[in-house]
Amino acid sequence: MSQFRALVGALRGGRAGGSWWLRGSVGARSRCYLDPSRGCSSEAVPSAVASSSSYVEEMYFAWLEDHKSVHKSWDTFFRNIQASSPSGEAGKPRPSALLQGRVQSLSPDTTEKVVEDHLAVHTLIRAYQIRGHHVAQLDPLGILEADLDSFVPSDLITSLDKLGFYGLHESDLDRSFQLPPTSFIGGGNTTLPLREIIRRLETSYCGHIGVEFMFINNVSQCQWIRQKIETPGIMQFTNTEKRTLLARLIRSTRFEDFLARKWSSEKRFGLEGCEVLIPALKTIIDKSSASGIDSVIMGMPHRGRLNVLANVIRKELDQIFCQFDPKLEAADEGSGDVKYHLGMFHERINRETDQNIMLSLMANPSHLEAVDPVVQGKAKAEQFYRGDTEGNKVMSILIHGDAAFAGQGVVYETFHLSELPSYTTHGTIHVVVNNQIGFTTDPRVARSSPYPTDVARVVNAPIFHVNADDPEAVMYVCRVAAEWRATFNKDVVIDLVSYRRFGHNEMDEPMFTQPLMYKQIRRQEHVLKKYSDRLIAEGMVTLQEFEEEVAKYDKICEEAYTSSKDEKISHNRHWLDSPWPGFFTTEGEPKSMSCVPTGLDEETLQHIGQTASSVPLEDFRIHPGVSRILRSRAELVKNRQMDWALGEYMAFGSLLKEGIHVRLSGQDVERGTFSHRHHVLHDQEVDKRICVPMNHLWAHQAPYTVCNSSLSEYGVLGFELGFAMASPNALVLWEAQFGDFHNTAQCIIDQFISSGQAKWVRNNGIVLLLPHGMEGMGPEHSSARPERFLQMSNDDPDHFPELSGDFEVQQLSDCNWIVVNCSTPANYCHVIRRQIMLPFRKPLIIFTPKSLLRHPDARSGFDELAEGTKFNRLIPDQGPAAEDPAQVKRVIFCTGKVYYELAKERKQQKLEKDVAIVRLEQISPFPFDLVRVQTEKYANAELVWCQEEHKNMGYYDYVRPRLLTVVANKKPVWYVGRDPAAATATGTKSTHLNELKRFMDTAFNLSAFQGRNL
Ligand SMILES: Cc1ncc(C[n+]2csc(CCOP(=O)(O)OP(=O)(O)O)c2C)c(N)n1
Ligand SMILES: [Mg+2]
Repeated sequence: MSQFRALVGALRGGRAGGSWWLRGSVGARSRCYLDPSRGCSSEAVPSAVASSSSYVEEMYFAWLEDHKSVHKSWDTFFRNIQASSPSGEAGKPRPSALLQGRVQSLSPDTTEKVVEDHLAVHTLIRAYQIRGHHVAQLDPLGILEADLDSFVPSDLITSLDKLGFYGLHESDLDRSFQLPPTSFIGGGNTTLPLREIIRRLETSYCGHIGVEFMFINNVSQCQWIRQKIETPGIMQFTNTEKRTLLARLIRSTRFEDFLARKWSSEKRFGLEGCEVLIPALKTIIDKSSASGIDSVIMGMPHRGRLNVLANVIRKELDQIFCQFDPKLEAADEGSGDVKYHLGMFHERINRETDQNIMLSLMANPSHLEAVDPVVQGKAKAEQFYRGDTEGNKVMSILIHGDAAFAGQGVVYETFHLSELPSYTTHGTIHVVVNNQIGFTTDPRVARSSPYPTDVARVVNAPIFHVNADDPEAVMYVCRVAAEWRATFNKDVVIDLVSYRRFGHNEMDEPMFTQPLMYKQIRRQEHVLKKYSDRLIAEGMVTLQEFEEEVAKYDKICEEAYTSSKDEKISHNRHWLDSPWPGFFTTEGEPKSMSCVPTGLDEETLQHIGQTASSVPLEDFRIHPGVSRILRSRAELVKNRQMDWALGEYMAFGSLLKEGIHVRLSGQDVERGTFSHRHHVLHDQEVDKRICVPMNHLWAHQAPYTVCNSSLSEYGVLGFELGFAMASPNALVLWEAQFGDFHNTAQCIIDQFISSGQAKWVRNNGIVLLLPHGMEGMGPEHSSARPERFLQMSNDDPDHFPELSGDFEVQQLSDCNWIVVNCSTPANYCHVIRRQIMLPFRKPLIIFTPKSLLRHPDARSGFDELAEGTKFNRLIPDQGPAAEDPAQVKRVIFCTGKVYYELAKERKQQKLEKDVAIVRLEQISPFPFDLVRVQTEKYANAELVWCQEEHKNMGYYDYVRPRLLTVVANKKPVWYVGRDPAAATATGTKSTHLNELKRFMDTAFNLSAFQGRNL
């Protein structure tokens, strides 16, 4: 207030408050009272210029000539002065006082009051805009506060005595006040009596809609929302809209009723208490379709999912009902999933807009919110492949539970992707089914934030809380949210404050834990009843029409129920959320069971090599260190050699040539954590000028996307998984900064990557690059935990497979994922190319090197990538041992970097004839066929598995039983490596080296296992 007092003092011509700044700018002002763009204040009376009496005089003269020639705030100011002048003078202009520069002679106390009161009213309006939602009537039960707090902000006028907070009195209620340009409550009026101002603010901000938006730091976005919320009478619905809403509410409600009647003791996670979700989603889709969206990708949890499938996506009802039949048999391979996890894809005509629209609901696991980034990735990919750079065609909707939205960190990670250039989907509409409970847990112990939606504030998303028992308020909010997304391409949240009529699922008793809430819920009238009564009372529909509509839908359900009994077999394929037309046969099978060789012609190798060693843009100044790297690459290319980075270049570059989009995402992937990649070059003199040589390879190549991600694993890996779902003709790779960090994305790995195809018959070719290796870097930064991936591999350890047809491809087709650890750049390139050449898609896990990136021995010649060559699942010994295998005493099987340590030690110990070293490059599925060739070749040798990881980690537990199966348990398999341990690696360098020495000694101590029994 002190600034305001200073201002008033200045207006009176005094020096109150010492407001030098008020006096400073006066001289520069010219005569322009209306046009803010010319530098005039567009604000109300309080302004720096207000201190100048000559300025006031000028304005006063102008106002006398034409009231409209001054800003409306001055207009009100002069009118108020006139109105409050002594009786008899009211209405008469009093220029003399102003002309003489004696503003104070106009009754200074009056002037001060007028200004202060205006400021107070403007502050009051702002208070409602900021805090009105705290007192909005959001809870349909009327027992809980949606913000978990019953406080009433002191600056909201909930009783007349609170006017005193602003220095106002009851007597001011009928005085008119100028409205600020930041309010729309006036409609066509620029002034309103205080009483009406408060009434309208309450209607806008404290009714069934509570909106949080004043934290948005963009004025035009705030203005947009104010206009949508404050404009009197803006929440209007036509008769047709009301009838449509009623019809949708009937479907939603009667669907749940039908399931409850038919399968009373089956879990279905009913929507009762928030039936309005269905009309809400349909309104969002209608409005989005009207603004040009033709593909909507949705993700949602258990609650109301069957209803969404039936009434939003429009899955055939009999297909849903037959899922309740315990005798239903699965037609497809795989384990399938419970009905409330399945996904769906459907193309249909939107009845409201007559436009085609594709709707997909992504399959998801129980893990709440895990599907969020996956949906975003899929939406981004669809936008990318369709050239929808603004998100005007494809959009995503995410539906959340209140407890999960607040509690699950992946929600936050997903929000943080929402505005990143390579991850944005240009606005997601979030809908929270806020039934004010999570399983048995009350919100007050489930979150520390007032609302479950506060997480959305980090991205400045507006949040509309709405009482779900007011269907029209919900529809209005959905309409505004869809318009917001279409206008600003930013996220928005709708919080459907509702209740859960029954227990968490249909078997649960909620009275155990929430007795009072559920007593109230039992008394709560159903929303359909309330709304239909209202429309009947308004004469919008008759009771008979309503009953007919209900009967019509019940009949549809009954008929579908009857036909569902004919369904004896369930096809998981019919629940596919991301079909790939043309990639498979019409039966959904791979078109072949073979894979073409993955080698490349010399010209391609040379061309890629040269591009990788150069800067394709003119006048582009790179860092001398990068120059050095490019020069050494050029040298390698000249010698027809490649290191790891070049091998990767060959893989990506050649696929781009073949029209395959390549996308590499992860933390610091553009340069590469180990500074070996440099796929994005930075001009050292022009800020943000970059060059991606990979995009300068060929005239008609596919695009290459390489993007540093946010510092997230769960969110980003989920996103890339979703991206890889959209098309089989893309290579999508996610690289962990260090392999071990993948464990913060474990849910994506376990629930989607490892088991996705088994559950949802959905192929996915995502590639995980996981830097791995024991190099003395400590317990973290060492192990990508191969044991975890191998433990989830589905090939049978105890069964030697039948070697028929193209065994390699057949085995890949049967497995759930492929796990490799390549020891050469050429093999790395081959396995990446094979990923795309296969007639199906499987996730590929690659343990990638760190020190090997620069190891002089870890290089490949161009010949290893020549035409006709292919990925080596196993690299046999190629030295003296291989020439005289009968003399070999020990064959060491290993994988990855330890090979180079073993080879060096063998050489030092001059045991090259005695010990053969065989590299497993593909660990899973286990190359039974190739391993058997080796064990037969070295028939007299001991079998050793050597790894640098601890015994309870790494590959040992996976490899050992399979090696034993290969030799039919006729020989032992000896272990060489680090002892079992709790941590993945020691934190002490010397211990690391001692351990290495110890197991190297054992590896080449040919009597180490003599006399030992297993
Ligand atoms: C990640 C995860 N943790 C725990 C659970 C077990 N769980 C299933 S539903 C549920 C409560 C969810 O509450 P809310 O998000 O409010 O959804 P509602 O069931 O109320 O619709 C819990 C804890 C789960 N499915 N996923
Ligand atoms: Mg809940």
